[in-house]
Amino acid sequence: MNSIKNIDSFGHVRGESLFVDDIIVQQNTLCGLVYDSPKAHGIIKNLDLSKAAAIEGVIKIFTYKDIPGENQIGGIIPDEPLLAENEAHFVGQPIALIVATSDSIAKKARALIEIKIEELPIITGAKEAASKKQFINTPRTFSLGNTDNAFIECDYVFEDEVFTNGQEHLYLETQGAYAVPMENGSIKVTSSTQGPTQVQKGIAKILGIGMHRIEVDVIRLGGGFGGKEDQATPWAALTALATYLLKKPVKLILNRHDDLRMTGKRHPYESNFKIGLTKELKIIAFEADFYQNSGAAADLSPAVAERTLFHATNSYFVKNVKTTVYSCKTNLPPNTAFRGFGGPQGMFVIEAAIAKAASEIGVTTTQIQETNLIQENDELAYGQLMTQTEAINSWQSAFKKFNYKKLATEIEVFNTKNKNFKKGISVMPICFGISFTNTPMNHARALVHVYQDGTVGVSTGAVEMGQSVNTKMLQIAAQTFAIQPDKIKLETTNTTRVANTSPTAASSTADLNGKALLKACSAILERLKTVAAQELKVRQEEVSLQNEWIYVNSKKSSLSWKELVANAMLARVALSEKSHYATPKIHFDKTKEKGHPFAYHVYGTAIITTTVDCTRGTYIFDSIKIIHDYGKSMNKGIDLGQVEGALAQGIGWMTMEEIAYDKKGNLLSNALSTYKIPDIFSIAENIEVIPLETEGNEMAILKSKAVGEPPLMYGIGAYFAIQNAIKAYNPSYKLKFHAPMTPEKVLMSLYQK
Ligand code: MTE
Ligand code: LUZ
Ligand code: MOS
Repeated sequence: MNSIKNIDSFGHVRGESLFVDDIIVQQNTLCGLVYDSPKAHGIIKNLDLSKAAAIEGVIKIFTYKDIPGENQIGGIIPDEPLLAENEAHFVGQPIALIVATSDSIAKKARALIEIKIEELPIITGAKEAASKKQFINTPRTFSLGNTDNAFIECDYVFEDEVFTNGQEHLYLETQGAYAVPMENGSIKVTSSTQGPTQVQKGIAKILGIGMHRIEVDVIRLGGGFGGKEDQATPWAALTALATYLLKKPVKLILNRHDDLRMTGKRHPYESNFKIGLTKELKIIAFEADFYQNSGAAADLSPAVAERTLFHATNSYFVKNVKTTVYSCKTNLPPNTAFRGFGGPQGMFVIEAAIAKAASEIGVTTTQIQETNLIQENDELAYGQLMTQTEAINSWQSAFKKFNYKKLATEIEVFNTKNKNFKKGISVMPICFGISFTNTPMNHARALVHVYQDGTVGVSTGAVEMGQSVNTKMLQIAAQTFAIQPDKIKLETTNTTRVANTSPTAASSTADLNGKALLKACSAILERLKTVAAQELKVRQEEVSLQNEWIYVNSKKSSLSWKELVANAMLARVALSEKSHYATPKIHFDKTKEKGHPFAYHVYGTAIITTTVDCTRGTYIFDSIKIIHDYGKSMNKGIDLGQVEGALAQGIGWMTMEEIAYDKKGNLLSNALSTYKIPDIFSIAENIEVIPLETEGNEMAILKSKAVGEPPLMYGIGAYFAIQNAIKAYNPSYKLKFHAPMTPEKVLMSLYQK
């Protein structure tokens, strides 16, 4: 079962898999197109739709005035209108929805909309916003011990500034939705969302009707990466609005330019740190202030900010910690969830602090890292006592398995022999908490039907977005019933079958939905075993299932799975089950900022080597070697794919993906010609990922740990590997923490005096 392929692989390569835009539409389906703000901040003095509305084929242009319910889509804080009212807050903010008989007519109409905006001051930077007291909410602080006292005792204290840029999700499938009217004022919406319930709730609010009137269906996503956790809602809500008012099916798919301009990205952070160490290189005090560029509305920013604090000391134990995060309001599109969810931004800062300390003291970064790795029963700043801690295990395994000493020596030798090329090496340990940090979100449900012919239908709250969660769900059902995978169908994610779902996020989807599914399958299995025991006149404990057959005391009986199911049906036994799972043990008290928010942590250690071309400033990664803590992986191929994909995304964020807005808040990196993402050549040819030998964790599904987000943070090592190569070329280079480390920045650093 372990080697099962992604069940979508066949459909994907043949182009047969269905996405929103592939659905066969109903007759007279209309096209939606969003008209957005051309200015980053200002009062809307006049909006003239008359010329646009006069075009033949334009059915209607909707503004906020048409919204029958509440013009509000803010999830955590109600601070975001679906359609701008009197004020515009970012370039790309939706102002009107054009509904026409074709896309090209809608586009013509869009060009004819006239707007007068009285411009207000524009803020694009986080610290700039903070200096003007523009915040989304009140700051949060996590603390442990007493940093003020601890700094006095330190032998070394260093401070610096750090910047990490945003990141475009660049899911292959852009945002979109398709809404059709049903009877009695109900609507069915097919959405490309990670959060079907979020979409259902958002639409109900916009329309001012009950959630029971809205059915949201998700087939699969062509990637989400966090970009569709919260930000799929507006497009679904706009199609639903038009469908509700026009009683016609309406489809809205953003083109790439509109998607890039209108949607938020990973949060850029501007941060300050202060780190204090003893002579023995023990970090005994760490302070950081994080200025998060939240954009023009809260979206998920407060939750992202919280996770930055949770991961501010990465894999290290520090006795005295004080970290504060400020969510700063700027005139950019609201920034949002992105793989790692604020964790990477936090981890980069402490890695920068360690690199700075090492450079100033004159030791290697690895010496400081190794001295401070977290151990069993250490307490983190947020109060969780660490158990089943694998930080040291993964670090030591990496050093041994990949022979770090030899690698480092080879690099030193290379650097003494070569002038125009320099090599660098870095080690990046990770420690990532698994669970939604907001405890109430950690639950899921599954609905299982065993049909009378012995085939099975599985519905859960999990959204398939390329991470292969459906394949993992299928494995759980197949394994529990001991039947072939082709007897099982994974249904679409649908709010009428599985309700009140948490989004597919926080890497927790397989754990939460998988545990619910395991419960549901097990309950049906127990009932079937009772039927089998009666039939075979044996005790139930003697009955087991193997390969679609019933066994008694490990001996094959005369009863097959198919017959058993048919007999159970005749005996009027329930062949369906709905189960609920809520993560036990976790809790968090926000008034004290202490608790036990994570079910468990995922660990690992990456060793990255790079060669920098010191004439050009370009670089390649020679090797990336990772020891990763999968627990007991339930699907090694899929999990390896997640590690490699996340790694590529992390390296892209750290080295080449450069989001740029001008001072007026216009997105300059608005196409793939101006926004470079990693390709197959950007990542080392020599990637080696070895599973850490561990027992796994009971809180993980089948002891197979969550894998979606944690490996992204291995990419942070790429920054420091390049920096070490630069230092080898230019001893007077002063460390700078300003990601991404583009070839342009490398070149300037190589020749910095
Ligand atoms: N992998 C693919 N192929 N596509 C995606 O959109 N999203 C990532 C990760 N892996 C993503 C992906 C993110 S941000 C998360 S949180 C997890 O998958 C979510 O899925 P899981 O909870 O099943 O791991
Ligand atoms: N989404 C969320 C997340 O709402 N809460 C989280 O803790 C989280 N963590 C990672 C990614 N998405
Ligand atoms: Mo992932 S950022 O939790 O969608």
